[in-house]
Amino acid sequence: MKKTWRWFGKKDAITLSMLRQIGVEGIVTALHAIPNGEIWTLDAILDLKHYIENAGLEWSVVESLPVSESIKYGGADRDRLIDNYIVSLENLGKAGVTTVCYNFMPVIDWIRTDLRHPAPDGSTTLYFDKIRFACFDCFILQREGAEQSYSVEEMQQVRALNQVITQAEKDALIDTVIVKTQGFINGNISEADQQPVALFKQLMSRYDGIDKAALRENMRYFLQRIMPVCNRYDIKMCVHPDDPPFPVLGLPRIVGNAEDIAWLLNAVDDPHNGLTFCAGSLSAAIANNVPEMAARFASRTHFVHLRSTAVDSQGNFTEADHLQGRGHLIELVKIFDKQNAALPMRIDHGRLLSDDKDKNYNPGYSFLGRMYALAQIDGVMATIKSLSA
Ligand code: DNO
Repeated sequence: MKKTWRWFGKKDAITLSMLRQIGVEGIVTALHAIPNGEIWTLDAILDLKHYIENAGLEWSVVESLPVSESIKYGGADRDRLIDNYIVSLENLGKAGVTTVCYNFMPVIDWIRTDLRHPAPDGSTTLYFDKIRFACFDCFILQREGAEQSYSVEEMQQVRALNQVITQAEKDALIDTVIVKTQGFINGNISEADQQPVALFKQLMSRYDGIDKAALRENMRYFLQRIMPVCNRYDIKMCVHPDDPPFPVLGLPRIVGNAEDIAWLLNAVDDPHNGLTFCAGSLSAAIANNVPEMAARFASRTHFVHLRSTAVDSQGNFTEADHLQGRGHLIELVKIFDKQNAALPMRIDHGRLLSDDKDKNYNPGYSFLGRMYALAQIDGVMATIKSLSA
């Protein structure tokens, strides 16, 4: 597989020359400054592409070209927004940047409740605590009917937590769940928003009456409309799985397991409609057998996110070491390398190691933590290659 790295553009404290020194071959990035729904012009794309190439690298994957909420819930302006999306794809095609990652998660992208969870070795990692998240849902968002999403035992724990949680902890939880993890990926909420909870609730209300079936139909509609431009320019669309891979906050999620993935690949049965195989997201559901899914969907996988999780009996999960946990990354490297030795992969979500903690990196996107994991996976790839020679 080709070793790529998620880089956040010219302002990223991790520079392209640092990346060349650690064996990175390709860059994964986006035009982060362009607001969601607006057109990516050919000039802006070429400017960034040339910047990357001048550093001796290539722009391998777009992550992400974001899909506007209205396209997902089927709003009145969805056709205009899909038209914009098509123009952006056309411009990417003209520039020769032809692997595009996106997601179809309503309102909220990836979710964690703690961005600095202590690991036994003194480093920190990302964490999802089911009870804390339920507390956010029931007592901070105060979503109507939220209690029905949790078991009686879970609700007892949620109420107990709500008795002791401080205002400062609640503020930190809001910041983690809907601001810090979302803002830097062109999410709906940014650090500058004064009333993130109110804004978030307003966005959620747009999905009233949108169930799993309706969301699927909206995704099919979107894919059908963009396939002609993808065919013209050989653009490989690759949807990112839901993280975590199950419905949250009463919102449907439709890319969480093998049945979902089979549905979306068949709904528009074209090789340009493909998958980002995010081992970390998929491994967070106990029912998902990650290597089995990798083998099944390898031929439609255009991009791979290598990370792993450890899930406890309550459903809480943390990022595991990249050679451990439910992601089974060694197996995955074997499967994907065999399928296509040039398939782009990137290390996802490193721990905060050593002075990473002082650097204010985007959550999950540390330098030392990701570099360490890349070295681990590089070793795995070299070993597999030599054993199969
Ligand atoms: C989180 C990322 C996701 C991913 C998007 C793709 O760390 O993996 O935000 O980039 O879901 O659209």
